[in-house]
Amino acid sequence: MSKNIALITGVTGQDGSYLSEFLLAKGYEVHGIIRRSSVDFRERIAHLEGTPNFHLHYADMGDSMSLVKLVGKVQPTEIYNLAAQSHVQVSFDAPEFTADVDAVGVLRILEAVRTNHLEKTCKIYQASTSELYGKVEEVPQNEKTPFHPYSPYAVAKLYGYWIIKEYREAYDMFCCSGILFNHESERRGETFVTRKITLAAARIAQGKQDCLYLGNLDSLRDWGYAKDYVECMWLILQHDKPEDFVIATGVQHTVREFATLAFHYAGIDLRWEGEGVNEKGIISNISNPSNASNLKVGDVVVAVSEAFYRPTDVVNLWGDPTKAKNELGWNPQTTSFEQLVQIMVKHDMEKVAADHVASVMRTNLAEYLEKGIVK
Ligand code: NAP
Ligand code: G4F
Repeated sequence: MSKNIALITGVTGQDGSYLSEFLLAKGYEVHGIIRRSSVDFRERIAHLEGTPNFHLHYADMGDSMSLVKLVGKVQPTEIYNLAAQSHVQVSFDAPEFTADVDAVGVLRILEAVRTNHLEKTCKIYQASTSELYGKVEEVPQNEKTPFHPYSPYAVAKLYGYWIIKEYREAYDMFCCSGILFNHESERRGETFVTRKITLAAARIAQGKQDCLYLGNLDSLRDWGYAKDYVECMWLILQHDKPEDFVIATGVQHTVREFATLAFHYAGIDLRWEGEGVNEKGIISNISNPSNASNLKVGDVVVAVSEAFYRPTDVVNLWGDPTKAKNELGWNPQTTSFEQLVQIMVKHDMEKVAADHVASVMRTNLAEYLEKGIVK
């Protein structure tokens, strides 16, 4: 039997780390692309380094030659193209970079496969996105819903979606898009709204932060758990024909609901007052007081800042995962919304407590060194 060899772009990201674990457990040889950076951002995959079937290589989505050489060297049977400038708000500040990586980068991967004559043996998964629906034209959204991208990020990803479809039809390649709705986890980047909330709730509960500033609290998202979603990426490539799939839970919530639940799991109940930029999240009950915090009922712990409003915002994402359920046998309800928020808050409560202990130890060590108590 021929060996399964996966090449993952974006291996250091949230999804790349879970997908690596998933494929290694299935016996794959896994190769990941990393890029040089002046500080080490490999913490999500640090626990995998040294695993015999796990290999990392330097390349960049903006560098065609590096991709062509790497694909030739690795000879992958499956490529998971997860690399992207993935932050929607940042795409308004860096639109050209976003287009280069998120749009032309997809083309570079496809051409690297063709240049190495692997188009009949290598399947390609493209990390497409619910942001394609943008200024939504219907709810819930499925594979037939029209696209209306509403940010430089979404416009770049739309090119990726269409070039995948074009190469599938023009060259008979097995390449597919997973149209994934928002998926989160304890490994989520800290500036996406869910992680920003769970970290802040943990810090506020432990007296390390006073207030959390957010943008549009009314925005609706269909949030799932990233660990469940990487299984779907794999299932899409194991399907008997190359097709695109919507991956979502089929349930939507507002940013305000996410924040209310996250603070609740951190031991703080909120009530909301005011509207728009004047809205506030106010403590109505404290169920788990921490010795380190001086919190009291009536304190404002969430406020709105216009700095987090976007020039155009996508406000009503709600996915219909029926096709993935029926054709891939995937269960969209493996982890509920409540479980997801609980997992993230539990993790961040522990992280904030551990960071505090580490900082006290560093301060003590500095003092002991200065006094000559330790050498
Ligand atoms: P993420 O945590 O932001 O990870 C992005 C990855 O892309 C990182 O490994 C990053 O490397 C890498 N990358 C960025 N620019 C690169 C370049 N020029 N060359 C090589 N690598 C580069 O994103 P994620 O949440 O795991 O999402 C994975 C993919 O799914 C992305 O394409 C995203 O757009 C898409 N997506 C995500 C969601 C979601 O809700 N999470 C939903 C739909 C679609 P560094 O670590 O070096 O920065
Ligand atoms: O968490 P977000 O930044 O995620 P967004 O924009 O939905 O993008 C994520 O999901 C996409 C799939 O739909 C991926 F393609 C993309 O790569 C990324 O992973 O924002 C979610 C919502 C937005 O409407 C935003 O306006 O939350 C709103 N929001 C409100 N306050 C905030 C904030 N978003 C962020 N990041 N920070 C805030 O303070």
